[in-house]
Amino acid sequence: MRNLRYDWTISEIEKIYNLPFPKLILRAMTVHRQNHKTDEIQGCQLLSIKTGGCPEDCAYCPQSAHYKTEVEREQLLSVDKTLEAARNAKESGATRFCMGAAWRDVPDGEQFEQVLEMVKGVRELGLEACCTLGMLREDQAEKLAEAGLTAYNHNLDTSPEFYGDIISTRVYDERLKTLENVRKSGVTVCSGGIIGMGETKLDRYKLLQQLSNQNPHPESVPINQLVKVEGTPLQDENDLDVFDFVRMIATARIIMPQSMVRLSAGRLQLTDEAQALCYLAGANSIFMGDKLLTTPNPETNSDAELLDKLGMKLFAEATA
Ligand code: SAM
Ligand code: DTB
Ligand code: SF4
Repeated sequence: MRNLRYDWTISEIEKIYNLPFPKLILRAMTVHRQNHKTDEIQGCQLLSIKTGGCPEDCAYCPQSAHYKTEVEREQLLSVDKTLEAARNAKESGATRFCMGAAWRDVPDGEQFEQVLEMVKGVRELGLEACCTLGMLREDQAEKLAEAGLTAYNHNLDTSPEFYGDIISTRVYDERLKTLENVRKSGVTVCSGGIIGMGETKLDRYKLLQQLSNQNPHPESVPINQLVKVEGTPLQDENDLDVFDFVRMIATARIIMPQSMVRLSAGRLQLTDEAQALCYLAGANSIFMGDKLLTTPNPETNSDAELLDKLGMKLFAEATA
């Protein structure tokens, strides 16, 4: 496709990330304007459909059974309750509904059937449906595709080299394999990462390289700032410099021009001005509602106020 590249090198990515700030923003805005409506962002709403007790040991995650956090384990939510949340999300202006489960991989049988029902129901409401359920086989991805799933979220999170410092219960290649299974099924790919976990800048460039060297690029690239949760190994991590967050978003926008770049977790730590900078840098989506999966997120009212002040608005309709 025109202008799309899948061979970005580390040194090119490094140069872009470290451009003088005005040049970086100008370049990101230019690419953004060529490929997207710059005054509209997509509102997505998350729902944790199965919370806590996860066998994986992701060092950032409050839902891992390896750490003692305030998250209480819950069974898989009913289809009715899930669709009620989806209807509410639609009322508040979301056009994409994302269902997350604290699973290592997707279980076969009744629970999977229940998730398929949720996907069908969300699509019937006219919303884009996204799931993030852990590792997925090809046949499971196909079933989700048949149910109408729009996107599957599976983050690479960081560089292959730093991955083992954050997670010991799975390897990077398993992540890549699931992304391949999703791609083959025709469901679009949502994959991004987290910054602020103690990674180096080189780890960030390497994550961006992994994402941008996929052909096609992930249609959706969430950039999360670590939410430091008490009880997790990363609870006392140093604060992320806000300009690094903006630089990460701008670089993602420049090297993956047509992807949705999502300003994801960590918005509560950002001022209005910092969020506005993220939009200038090419972010075109946020999570709405006062909760992400288990941690707090800005209130819908304060998001609406900020968008209004900036003369921006939410997407009126789902795009898929
Ligand atoms: N268990 C599935 C998995 O790991 O793919 C799906 C749910 S998991 C909670 C989804 C994503 O949330 C993770 O890949 C990670 O990027 C993000 N996440 C989890 N905890 C976070 C935190 N404390 N701060 C920022 N992002 C976080
Ligand atoms: C993504 O990249 N971020 C979202 C969504 N994809 C699933 C999840 C953020 C979770 C933040 C921690 C929590 O609320 O539990
Ligand atoms: Fe489990 Fe996902 Fe949390 Fe890792 S990020 S512990 S796989 S819920």
